[in-house]
Amino acid sequence: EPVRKFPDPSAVRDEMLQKYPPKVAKKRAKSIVLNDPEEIPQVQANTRTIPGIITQRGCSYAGCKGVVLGPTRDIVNLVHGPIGCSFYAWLTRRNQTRPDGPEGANYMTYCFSTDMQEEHIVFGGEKKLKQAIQEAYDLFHPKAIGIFSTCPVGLIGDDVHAVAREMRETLGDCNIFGFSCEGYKGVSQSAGHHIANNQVFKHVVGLDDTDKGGKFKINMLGEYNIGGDAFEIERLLEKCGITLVASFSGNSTIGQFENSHTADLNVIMCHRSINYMAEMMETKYGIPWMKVNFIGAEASAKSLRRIARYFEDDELMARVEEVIAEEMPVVRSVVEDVYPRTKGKLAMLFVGGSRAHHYQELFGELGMETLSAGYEFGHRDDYEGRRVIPSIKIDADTKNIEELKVTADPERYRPRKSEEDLARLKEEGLDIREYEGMMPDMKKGTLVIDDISHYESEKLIELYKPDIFCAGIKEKYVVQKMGVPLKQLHSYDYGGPYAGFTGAVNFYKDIDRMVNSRVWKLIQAPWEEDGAALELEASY
Ligand code: CFM
Ligand code: HCA
Repeated sequence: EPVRKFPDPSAVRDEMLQKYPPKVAKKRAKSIVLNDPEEIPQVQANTRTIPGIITQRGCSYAGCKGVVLGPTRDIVNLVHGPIGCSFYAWLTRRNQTRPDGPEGANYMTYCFSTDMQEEHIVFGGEKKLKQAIQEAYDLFHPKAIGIFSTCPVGLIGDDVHAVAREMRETLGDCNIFGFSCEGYKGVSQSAGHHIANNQVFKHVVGLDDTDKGGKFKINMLGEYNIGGDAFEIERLLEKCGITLVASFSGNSTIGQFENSHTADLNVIMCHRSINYMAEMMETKYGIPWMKVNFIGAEASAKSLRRIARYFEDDELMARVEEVIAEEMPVVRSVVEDVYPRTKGKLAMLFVGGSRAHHYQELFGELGMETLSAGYEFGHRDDYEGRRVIPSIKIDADTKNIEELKVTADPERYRPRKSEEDLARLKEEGLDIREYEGMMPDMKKGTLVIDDISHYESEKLIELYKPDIFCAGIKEKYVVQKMGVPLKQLHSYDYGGPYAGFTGAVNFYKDIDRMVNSRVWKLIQAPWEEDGAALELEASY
C-alpha cells in the first residue's frame, strides 16, 4: 500500500487561522496546538466561544438536567421554563433502563415542564412552579423532584430554591431541590455538571447510612449508560465480585445516591462531568477516587486490575485475572479478523469532555491513528493530564471544599486508606492519583483543538481526508456530505454498548463496516465539484 502523505500540521493550523479576523485568529490560535507528549504545550480551554463561530457546544442546562440527572430513573426532573427547553431535551440522550432493573418508579420517559408563558415572564413564575410540583406529587408520589432552571428563570429572578424549600416542607415526604442551571451559566455544559454535582451532594448523598453489604464496595462515577454501556460494566463488576453501591448516574436510583457514601472507593469514568462529586466525597467521607476507563479491551482489563489492586485482596486479584482471561479470546479473534482492514486508517475525534480521549484506545486496538482530536468543553486538566483539585464552591452555607471536613463525623468517616497506605501502594505499582489526559497519549505533531468550529473541522477534513470523523448529530450529515463517514460518539448512532469487552467487539465491527464501505467514494465533497455544482448548491 502506498504511504499516505499528510500536510504539515503547522501549515494546516496556519491555513485554518488565516481566514479569521485578526482578533479572532489570535484567540483561536491558543486553542489549536501542535501536540508534544514529552513537553505538553498549554491549550486554551473552558473559555467563552467566540460569538458568530459555529460551535459544537451545548448549554449549562444540558449538562445539568440532560447529562448528570437525566439517567436517574426515579427523580421527577421538572423543567422550569418555556416548553421548548423541555421538549427538545426529551429522550434525546440514549440512557437506557431495562425491565429487569431495580423495582420502582421510572420517570425517564416522561417530560415534565412548567410550560412558562409570557405572563409568567412578566409577573413571575413561582406560583406556576409550585402548582407543577403539587401536580407531579399528586400524580406520581415520587421520592424526589428536581427543579431545573432555564434561561428566563434567572433573568426574571424566580427563586427556585425557596420554592423547593417551601414545597419540601408542605409535602413532607418528598425531597425537593432546585438547580440554578440556566443555559447561559458558564461557557458550556461543563458549568451544568458542576451545578448538578453540588446539589446532588448537598441534598441527597449521605441520607441513607444502611450498610447494604458487599466485600469490595465501589461507586462508579461519570458513567451515564449511553447505549447500555453501564450494563456491560455492571456485568463485569458482578462477575469479579465487586459490589456497585451507586452509579452517578447511568442506570441509577436516588436510593443509590443516598447510600453512596458507604462505598470504599470511587472509580471515575468521565472525569470532566463528575470530578467535583469525587472530591467532595473524598473530603467529607474519606472515600478516595481513582480514574478508570472501560472504553477499550486493554483499558478495561487495566481498570479491573487497578480496582483489585486497590483492595489488596489476593482472591479478588485472581478472580479479575480469570475474568479477563475469559473475556479476551473473543476480543482477540475479532481484532484478528478486522485489523488487516482497519490498520493505518485515520480517525479524528471531536466530542464532549472525555470521549475524544477514551475512544482513541479503541481506534488504537484497530491499528488506527488519531491525527487530530479535541473536546467541546474539556478543561486544561482533561487535556494536559494533571490531577487538580477543582475550586468547588457549594453555596452560601458551605463556601468551599475544605469546610466539608468540618461537617463530617470523624468517627464514622475516616479516610478508607491513609496517605501512608496510598504511598505504599504507589511503590507497589498502583498510583491511584495517576491521571492521564488526552495529550500525553497522543503523538507528537497531532493537532489538538479545543471547541473546534465548523469552519475548522471542514478545513481539517479537506486537508487530511480522514477515514472516519467522530462527533455528534449536528456534525454528522455535514461531514458525510464531504464523503467521510461520521461515527457519533455521543449516541453511538443508536448502536452499542461500546464499553468493556463486549462493547469493544461491537465497536470494532461497526468501525470496520464504516471505514471499509465503498459508498463514501460515490460522494463528491464540495471542493471537488465544479463551479456549476457549487452555484447550484448556493441557490438552493
Ligand atoms: Fe462525560 Fe458523557 Fe462526555 Fe459529558 Fe456530553 Fe455524553 Fe459527551 Mo454528549 S458526561 S463529557 S456532557 S462522557 S452528553 S455521556 S456524550 S458530550 S463526551
Ligand atoms: C448535550 C447532549 C449530547 C448531544 C449529542 C450530540 C449527548 O450536549 O446536550 O450533539 O449529538 O450526548 O446527547 O452531548
